[in-house]
Amino acid sequence: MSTLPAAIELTPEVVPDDIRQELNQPYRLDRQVVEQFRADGFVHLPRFFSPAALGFFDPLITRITLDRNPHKDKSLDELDTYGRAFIQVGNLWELDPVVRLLALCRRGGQAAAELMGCDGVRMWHDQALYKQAGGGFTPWHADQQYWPFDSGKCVTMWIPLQETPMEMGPLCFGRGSHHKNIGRDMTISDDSEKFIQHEVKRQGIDEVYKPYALGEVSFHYGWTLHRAGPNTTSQPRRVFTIIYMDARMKLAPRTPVHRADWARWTPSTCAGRVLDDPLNPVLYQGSPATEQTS
Ligand SMILES: O=C(O)CCC(=O)C(=O)O
Repeated sequence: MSTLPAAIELTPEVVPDDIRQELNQPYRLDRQVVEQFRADGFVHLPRFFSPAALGFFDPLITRITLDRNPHKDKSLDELDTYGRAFIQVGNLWELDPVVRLLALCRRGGQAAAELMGCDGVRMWHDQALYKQAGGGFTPWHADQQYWPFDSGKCVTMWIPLQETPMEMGPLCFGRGSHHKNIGRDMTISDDSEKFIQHEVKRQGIDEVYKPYALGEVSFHYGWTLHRAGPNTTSQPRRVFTIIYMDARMKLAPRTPVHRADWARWTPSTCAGRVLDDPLNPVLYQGSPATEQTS
């Protein structure tokens, strides 16, 4: 087995020492939690980040997200379902050296690797997903239909920057739905909401929908079905996400949507090769772990 390149080293100056240490420290994952994650396709992890760390990064992420809001000049009424669901801004780690410390942090990479059972993980991309005050629901979907990957070893860490009660639209997961083939070719839309909702009910899939405490994050597989309710509060629901993939993931583009993501997130990678573009640094490398079987 070939060895992976060394995981990226970060040498930040402006971040307080205690926050820098927190970002580097491993998060303890019990065997039972890892097994539950692999069975359910998602997991909530309490106290993953401290309120101090979130409070430090929140204003930076918020400024970048609002500055780059692609729909700045439009009201919610003028947008379609996707546009009303969230303001979406990608790869903040490329834009800001401080946000980069959170996006590339070892703690996130270690948890992603242990949950998936990989000996290393790379960055696929990060994104801010801000559900505006009064913003709409996020339709049911599976993320991986957008991604040109040769395996299911990819996960998103969803990091709310504030406590997220039900009224703000936390994520709702279909338990075990990563093992089912439902709506896997559907982009996020009214159609995906209708079709997947129908199948979730018809197949009796458990919908797990609960609030997030401050500091709590969730991880979900690329094929796990999920949605979010609307934000009925007067505050934006501020969320940062980091998407990790197995460090040995190979590029397998099959659709036009895959080709668009190939061009954006891993431009120098050739089909059939490991995604090792400079945009896909190794974020964590540990000792080989038990491989995930599905
Ligand atoms: O934040 C949301 O409303 C949706 C998030 C999502 O679909 C994801 O992070 O995969």
